[in-house]
Amino acid sequence: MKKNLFVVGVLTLVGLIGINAVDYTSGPPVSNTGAPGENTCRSCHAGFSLNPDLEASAQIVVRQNGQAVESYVPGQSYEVEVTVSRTGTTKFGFQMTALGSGNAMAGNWTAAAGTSTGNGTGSLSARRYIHHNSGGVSGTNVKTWNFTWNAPATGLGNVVFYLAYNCANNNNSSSGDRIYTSSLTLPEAVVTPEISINANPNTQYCPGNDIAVSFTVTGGSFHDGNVYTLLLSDAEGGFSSPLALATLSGTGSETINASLPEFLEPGNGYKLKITATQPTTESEPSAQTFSIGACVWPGDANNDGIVDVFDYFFVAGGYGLVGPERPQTSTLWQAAYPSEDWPANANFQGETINARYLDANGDGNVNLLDVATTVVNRGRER
Ligand code: HEC
Ligand SMILES: [Ca+2]
Ligand SMILES: [Ca+2]
Ligand SMILES: [Ca+2]
Repeated sequence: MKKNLFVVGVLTLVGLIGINAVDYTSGPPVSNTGAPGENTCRSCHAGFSLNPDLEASAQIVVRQNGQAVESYVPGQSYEVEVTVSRTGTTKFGFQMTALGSGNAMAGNWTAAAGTSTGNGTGSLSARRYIHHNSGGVSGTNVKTWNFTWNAPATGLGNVVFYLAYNCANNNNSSSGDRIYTSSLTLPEAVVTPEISINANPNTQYCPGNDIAVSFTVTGGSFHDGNVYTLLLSDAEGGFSSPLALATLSGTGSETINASLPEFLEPGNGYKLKITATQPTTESEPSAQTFSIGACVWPGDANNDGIVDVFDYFFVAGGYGLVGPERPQTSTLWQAAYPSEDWPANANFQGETINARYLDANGDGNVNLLDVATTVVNRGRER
């Protein structure tokens, strides 16, 4: 008799071990989060409809260094806390996955106490799951699981955390349990690149001059369709009503070419700014100021816009005057060349003009070359 009882005991043990092999308490089967293409725990825990009442609640909080976040940065890791509650419940379970755009698996999980990970199979083999394990089911009225989500290396836009959870009746069977679903959408952080304007080789310009502004983009790049705009300050460097000089499509560091309008008032406090559209960004004003001021058109000695015989007389009359050299020395009638005021004036037939305009080639002397330029450029108009 005693021997027979022992045999029965062994058989029972074997039976228990057999159940243990499919002990779902130690972790539910994968792909039951209710995410697109998946079932929920109800495929087995079917005693109630899905989300049968409003008695249960779930909260998914994503944190980084203890601070709750409202977006994720690709490649970074986050602490996830899932809290589920239902008054009167003493046994809980959950499973979660995270899907980004196109329902692509977003990153992966690192399990912690009370949780385990699992991989999808078949058509869902890319999916990664985190769920309770046998050490993570008991709780009174409320249950919290903490684990790590490692965001995907490349952003996937909005990531949805799909959660299915079980508020079980603790009868060690799939009967009598209530299954609920919940989700959290975590947008991808908008990383805004920064624009800094590089030092400009020229510090003096004339109205009408061309200007090439190069700038550097750091901290990422702009999105497709981005448009840069070059803004010019007022003469004191203020941007309360800036002037848009030019636009350029691009996503990284570039050079914008523009020409400075003729109507600009003279000043030496001009600054630049660059704005971008994707995402909306504005650079700091350029560190360097530049001047827009009086400029010489080579040969137009009286600065009336045309080179004619009067200019010849002005230069002849001011022959021998000296003054500051120009930054650019040229006699080409292709631009006005910025120049400083000269100490001397020139006069002809009652008209007075600063002698800088007489120095056609910009070498700081009024001499034969300048006379010649009034002849070479005769007839030129601007
Ligand atoms: C393939 C069927 C199946 C699926 C799917 C399934 N379970 Fe279970 N689950 C069981 C069975 C069978 C039991 C009871 C035996 C056991 O504990 O292993 C059980 C037991 C449990 C228990 C303990 C129940 C109690 O009343 O003591 C919890 C909690 C649980 N499962 C959670 C889940 C969660 C959460 C999901 C969904 C993510 C899930 N299960 C999906 C089959 C399943
Ligand atoms: Ca049950
Ligand atoms: Ca003239
Ligand atoms: Ca000269």
